Amino acid sequence: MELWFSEDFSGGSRFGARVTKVLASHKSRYQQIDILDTEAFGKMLVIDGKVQACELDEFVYHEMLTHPAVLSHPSPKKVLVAGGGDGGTVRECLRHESVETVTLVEIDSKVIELCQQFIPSLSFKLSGDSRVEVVADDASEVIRAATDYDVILVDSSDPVGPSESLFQPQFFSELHDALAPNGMTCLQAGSPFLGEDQVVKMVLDLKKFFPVVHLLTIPVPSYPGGTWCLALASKADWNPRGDGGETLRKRFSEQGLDGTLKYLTKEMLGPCFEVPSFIKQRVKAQRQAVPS
Ligand code: AG3
Repeated sequence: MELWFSEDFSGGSRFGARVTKVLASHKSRYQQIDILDTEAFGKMLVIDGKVQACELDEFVYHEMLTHPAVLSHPSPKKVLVAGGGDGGTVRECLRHESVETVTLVEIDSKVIELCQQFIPSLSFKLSGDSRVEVVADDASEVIRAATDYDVILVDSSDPVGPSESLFQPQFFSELHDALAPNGMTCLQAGSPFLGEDQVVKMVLDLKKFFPVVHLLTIPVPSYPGGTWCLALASKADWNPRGDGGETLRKRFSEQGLDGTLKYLTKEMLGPCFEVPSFIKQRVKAQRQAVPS
């Protein structure tokens, strides 16, 4: 018998993967968590029916959520990861030699537990590294009380269920205040093809609080539409392309990243901030329609 996993997304679309084994299926206090072994995508974490990460392409998402933001900070020491209980983002943060502490705030400790048991390639850094602190709490509450993070990475699920508050303008304001003066943040921002309205709204809402907002567009074959957006926002006035990416490339080597990554190359630092025309047009049109 063939077993297929499928994820329905907006606009009448569906993603599918053939399942070779259901490794875990658990209803936690917050959500349904499934870990599947699939033929084409490897082991896959699914929450409430939505793909969060899989072995085939997780490195693209986790590297790009982490490195452009951390490299954009002149001296990143104190990092917070909101959500991201699978551990992929923490793993990437720890590659930076200057980073002294990484606090992972995950509301659902069952996600951490199951990923540690079944997908160690993502989660292996969550225990045994003295720089990592794991907090089981609501990330928006922790961020509301914080003031001095250098980098905050918002590695949330979609804006429904437990992550809904992480997409509200109120949260963006608190995120701004939780960062130290040169603070940088990067947030998962949705699908540019199937969820364009959400991406555009997020950019405009972030711009109400941050002087600089950049969109990154990345290939993630296991996410709806196969392409995903990340929003990078800076508290200080900072143009990562100002010197053609030279500063970022220099920091890349200083942080010890040479030869360590699977997706991001030094040469992509600069070009990775280019935004596809159709998204740029939409942001522009929307901004004119709703002057702030
Ligand atoms: N966070 C982003 C998941 C978005 C995927 N959405 C979907 N499949 N509908 C993933 C957490 C990985 N650390």
